[in-house]
Amino acid sequence: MDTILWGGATASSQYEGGFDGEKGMDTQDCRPYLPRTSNATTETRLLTNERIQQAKTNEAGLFYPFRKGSRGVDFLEEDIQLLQELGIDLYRFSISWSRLFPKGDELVPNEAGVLYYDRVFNSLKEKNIKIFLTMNHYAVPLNIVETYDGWKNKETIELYMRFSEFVLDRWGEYVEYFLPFNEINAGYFSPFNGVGLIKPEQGNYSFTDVFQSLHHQFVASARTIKLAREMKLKGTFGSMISCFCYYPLTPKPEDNLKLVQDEQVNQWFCMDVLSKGTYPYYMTPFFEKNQVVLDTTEEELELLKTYTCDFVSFSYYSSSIATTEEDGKQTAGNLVVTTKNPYLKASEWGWQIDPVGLRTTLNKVYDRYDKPVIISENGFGANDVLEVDGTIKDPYRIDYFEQHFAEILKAKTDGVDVRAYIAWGIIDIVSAGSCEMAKRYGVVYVDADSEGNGDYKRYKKQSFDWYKEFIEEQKKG
Ligand code: BGP
Repeated sequence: MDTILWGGATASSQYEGGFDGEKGMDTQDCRPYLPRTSNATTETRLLTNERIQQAKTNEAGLFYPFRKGSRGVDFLEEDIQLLQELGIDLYRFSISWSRLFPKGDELVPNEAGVLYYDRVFNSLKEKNIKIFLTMNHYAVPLNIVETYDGWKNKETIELYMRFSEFVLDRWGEYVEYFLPFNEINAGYFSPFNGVGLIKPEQGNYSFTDVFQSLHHQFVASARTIKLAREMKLKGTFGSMISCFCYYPLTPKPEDNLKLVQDEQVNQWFCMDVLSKGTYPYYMTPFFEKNQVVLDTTEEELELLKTYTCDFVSFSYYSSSIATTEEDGKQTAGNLVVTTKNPYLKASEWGWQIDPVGLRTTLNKVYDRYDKPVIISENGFGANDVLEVDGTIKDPYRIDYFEQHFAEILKAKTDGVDVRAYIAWGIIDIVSAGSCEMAKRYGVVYVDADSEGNGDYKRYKKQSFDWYKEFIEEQKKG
């Protein structure tokens, strides 16, 4: 069995910055930083038209953190140097669609964007770091959202194909692992980020819009795989979901049934389509119940069947609870809110820490799909402190890594074909959920606060040395 590759990840919108003049505005650029209150996350995640217009004129004087990211564009070479020093095998990053095609519908890409990514791919190649490329990680050019209604429109598939064809053609040879869409099931929980749908001023999203948009992403993913196979690229293609590792709250049969149903719709659905090539049986009653009517063509369904993914990947941060009782104590998690688990501790943001859940998830994913598995995101968000002597002591992150890595190695012994582990936000970046810089995941600290103050200088954390040593040990075998 292959050995595990150890890696680290960023995403363009959370890392790059370089907004002024160099790229078009995208959905993430419209999300303001709002100090933590109970509904701040929802307000900055599900944007209404009013919020978008406010972002365009910037009248309210709010700070838009994704426009600055971690100023990766300015620190690129230094960051890649740090990644080499860390010794990671694999770096996961994404291409900003609006840096290449500022409005998303141009025929020719923006030269500054092309040159920037030339630098990224070449520096990584020079340093011998393998590439896991997320072609699209949430951010959608705002013009596609406003003029085309985001992924709801079949025309957006064509715009994405123009983007993906350019990417495959120019940089396809550099890439080991391709991922057409980050956490595709996020489209369901976070339709603005995931599928570029504006939240209605009143009420909620229409389910038909959400699932139609997801269908279009499935088709775009299959068509990209088709294109890459025709181009005979050596890299393999994956799909990615966010995994929630549900437990039933009690042994009550109804709780266990709820677990199965929550997993099906919230977690497996997108990967079932992308990996098995057909819509799963359980979505028929779900669509009926929620009056979802999809517009699909024979040709699209045939594409889904033929061009399935080669590997499966997922993000895993914490576990969740399934219950039919509505009144349990709630806590946050990646994309979803869940009931508190009395056996687990949680991070400052309420995400429950559960290393064993990662082993369980690896087994479940491998069992269901029988394809190589990659943990494409995992890590611990904390408000680290930069000491006056320039050190950052983050033993809690080392603990988190240590416990989760032990479970990955156990899953490997269970027989799961784990190919790679990718630590999320390897260099501190803006949080995708809360738009804060204070929620840090990196082993490299970036000296900036949630309002964009600071010089963005890089400092190695205690966990940097720990991860470096761990990787060296793994290589010795
Ligand atoms: C995933 C996203 C990442 C990311 C991570 C951590 O959903 O793919 O972009 O940031 O979660 O979430 P957060 O930044 O909200 O802590």
